[in-house]
Amino acid sequence: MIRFARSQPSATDAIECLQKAAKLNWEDPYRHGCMLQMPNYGQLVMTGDLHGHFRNFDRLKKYANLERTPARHVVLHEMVHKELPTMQDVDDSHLLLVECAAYKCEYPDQVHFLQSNHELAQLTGYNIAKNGRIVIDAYNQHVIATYGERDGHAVLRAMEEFIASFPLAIRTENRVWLSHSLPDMHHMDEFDADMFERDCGRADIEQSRTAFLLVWGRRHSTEHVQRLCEKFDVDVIMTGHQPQEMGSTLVFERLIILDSSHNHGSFLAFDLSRPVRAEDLFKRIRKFVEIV
Ligand SMILES: [Mn+2]
Repeated sequence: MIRFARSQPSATDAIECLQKAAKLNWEDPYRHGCMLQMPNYGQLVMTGDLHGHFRNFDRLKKYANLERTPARHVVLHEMVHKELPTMQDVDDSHLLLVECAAYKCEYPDQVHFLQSNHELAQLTGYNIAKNGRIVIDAYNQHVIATYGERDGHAVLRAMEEFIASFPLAIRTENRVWLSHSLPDMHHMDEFDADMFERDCGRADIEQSRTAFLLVWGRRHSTEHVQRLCEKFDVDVIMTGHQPQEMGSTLVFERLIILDSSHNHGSFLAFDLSRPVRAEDLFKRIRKFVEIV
């Protein structure tokens, strides 16, 4: 017997919501090329990987209070692929992905996404193994178990449409760069930073070596992060991707890494209107568990 973490939308509702959110992402008022450029007012709430953590998403929504805070933005990434400690566990993170799409539909100018390696893998069929399982297989199987063979495939196609619409990065007017990760220092010859400015469609994202390197990178250094800051014309970079047992870290002087996928899951709300420094931003990090 499959137990669902949440109320489960019908296939028709899920597809409609995912397709509408995809359209809103492509038409995001802040989109320039395949990234977003945020304005010099309001506030932004950056999160780390969610990996199907429904409770942290609920607390995020509560904290963000978008209905009453129209100049506040929320950034989401790596919502899919839940940690599955035992072979009996199922990956119901597809329900979270649909809830995040619904959040975009509700607050189209305030909710934004970043491309991530796990979501890109759903789009391209790239195999990621975790605890001896292929995560895209576990995910797809549960979508099909939820909706049946025919509708399940239609929901998966709509999820791909939604994922393809995610921008690769976000840059704020006060010189902060947000992306799921950063390219490895050993692969910079294959990394095309000009891509961010260009318009790119689904096929460009699926085939892009630059997008792949951006969302998968794990090997960085102080000098490398400094060079990326110069390339992106920013002072601080925020990412997720690398698991953080305590929810966050500040490394290489300018790189803040957030993780939102467990009980120490953290987020960072900051002002878009004034200059920021990494060490000050780092002090502003909060844990979802504080939000009651
Ligand atoms: Mn990742």
